[in-house]
Amino acid sequence: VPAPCPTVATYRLLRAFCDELARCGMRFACTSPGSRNTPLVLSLVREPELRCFSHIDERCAGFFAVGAAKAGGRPVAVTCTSGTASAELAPAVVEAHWARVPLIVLTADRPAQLRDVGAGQAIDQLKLYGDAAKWFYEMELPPVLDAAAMRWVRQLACRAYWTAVEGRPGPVHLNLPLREPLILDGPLGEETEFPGRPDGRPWVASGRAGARAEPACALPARTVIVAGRVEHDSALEHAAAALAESMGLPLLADALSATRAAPTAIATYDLLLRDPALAARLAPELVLRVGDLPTSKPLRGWLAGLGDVPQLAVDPEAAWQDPDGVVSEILATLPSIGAARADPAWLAIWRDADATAGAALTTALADEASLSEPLVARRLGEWLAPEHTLFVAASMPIRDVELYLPAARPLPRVLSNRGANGIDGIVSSAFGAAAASPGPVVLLIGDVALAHDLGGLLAARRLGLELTIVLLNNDGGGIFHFLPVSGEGDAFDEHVATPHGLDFAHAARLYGLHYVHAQTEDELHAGVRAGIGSGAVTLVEVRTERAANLDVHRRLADKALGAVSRRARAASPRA
Ligand SMILES: Cc1ncc(C[n+]2csc(CCOP(=O)(O)OP(=O)(O)O)c2C)c(N)n1
Ligand SMILES: [Mg+2]
Repeated sequence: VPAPCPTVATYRLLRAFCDELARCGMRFACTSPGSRNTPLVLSLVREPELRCFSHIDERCAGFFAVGAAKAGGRPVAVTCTSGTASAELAPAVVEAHWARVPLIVLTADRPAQLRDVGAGQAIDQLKLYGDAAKWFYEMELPPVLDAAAMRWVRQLACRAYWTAVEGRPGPVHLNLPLREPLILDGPLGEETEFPGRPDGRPWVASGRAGARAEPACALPARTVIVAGRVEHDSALEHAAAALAESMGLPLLADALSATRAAPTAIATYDLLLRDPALAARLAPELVLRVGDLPTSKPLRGWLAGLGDVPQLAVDPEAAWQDPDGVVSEILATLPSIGAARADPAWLAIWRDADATAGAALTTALADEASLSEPLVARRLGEWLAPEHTLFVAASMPIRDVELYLPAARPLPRVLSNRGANGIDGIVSSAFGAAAASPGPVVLLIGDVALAHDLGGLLAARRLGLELTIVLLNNDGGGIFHFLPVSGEGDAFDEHVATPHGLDFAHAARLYGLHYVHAQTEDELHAGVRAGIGSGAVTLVEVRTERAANLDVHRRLADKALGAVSRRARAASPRA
């Protein structure tokens, strides 16, 4: 009996596997170096429909894939070699799980016989990512090539793709034990015996849609719409904005929601709901939630405290964004509307308070002597156009963007890693977004987050992508000054705020970035303008001070809420 040639079978099967990924719609893949995953890397690279990006650090590869999948709206494959390399993908898999980003993680492994016997670079990779992987499959390739093996591998590729993208999207993990020899000793040639489906169709097509019917419910006159991050369904965001406009409903629009640009969007909810008396007057008869719950703590607290008010969540991805357990119904689509209009007196309180707070913030921001962190967020919202993407880091940047990004005007697309709110991998994700975005990407990031993914800056030299990074450098975690831990004595500074004294101009030199230190609004504007369209990576640094930043935020909120309550008193003097 002639010995089968498992390497040829391996390559033919992986060739068909990548072909199916591309047929399903995949366009991007990320590779990282190693020997065991060579068959995977070569198969991905040789698939003509895939653009492959090489990364030295698997953590960067994973987060780059997260950004590319987020911005491109399709699953992205990422592959690595065996051992700790596969563990390095864990942070990105965790982020992708919680943010519902479709990834196909392909970890090379040693065959089972070489595990736990002292063979090198072999760890237990089975279900390595636990529940963070939507689906785990030990993808042991059949050693012989036949029709059954080909059907199996084509179907498996489709299943991985659709599983990643349908329902609640997320990462799927396929672990591939691969045997030596890992490379062919001659050209593979074209496969003709076991072709895929005609007309470039995938082996298994999918047309699964939300099966649940649209509920027929008339919305009451005091219905508030809370619109958060959606990312995968712009039609839903459009419909929510249209519903708000046609009924005249208050639309509390998170900066991560495309509805923020809608004419009836309310941007200052985070501020207004800090005032308990005002929050009580703004209370609705029904809440319609669309997408993720926004970050705002006052908003979350207000929603949690609405008692018996029905709260409907349009949640086509089964995301269960309800930490307080107050959602009463989960819907797959927006409810239909009657001809009802919003209660005009109640709507006026919302609109008036938002307009007053917004105008007061605009004045107060301009009155600040130095270039403040909130002003940077506001100006980026004003300067960037709808074809631009603003990638926002966790910590204060996302909070400042939520409150200070303007509303009801053309805005950039805003993306952020909100699955696990990590400050890790953000530079890499922004590069991934840059690779998959049709227009320029600007990253707004704090210094600790930048320091955490400094290695992500390698992409500047290696991948030829454009990115404009606006760094808010307050020498540590400025957010902690807003939290109760800031009172924790001497240890606070060293162990919580973690000042580092880094001079990021050196990082710019090391990684080959253009560097601008912006001390004024004009310098910031010039730096951002120079970065966008340059084809290169630009670092625009704004230096601030953590304690002063806390004061700025307090001053702005006091001025805006003061203006709102003065106006309310003027409108009804006896109140
Ligand atoms: C991976 C990870 N480690 C730690 C944290 C906890 N954390 C939240 S915010 C923050 C500080 C971020 O500092 P910086 O990026 O400078 O932003 P700033 O708070 O100054 O706005 C830290 C360490 C986290 N969210 N993610
Ligand atoms: Mg900081």
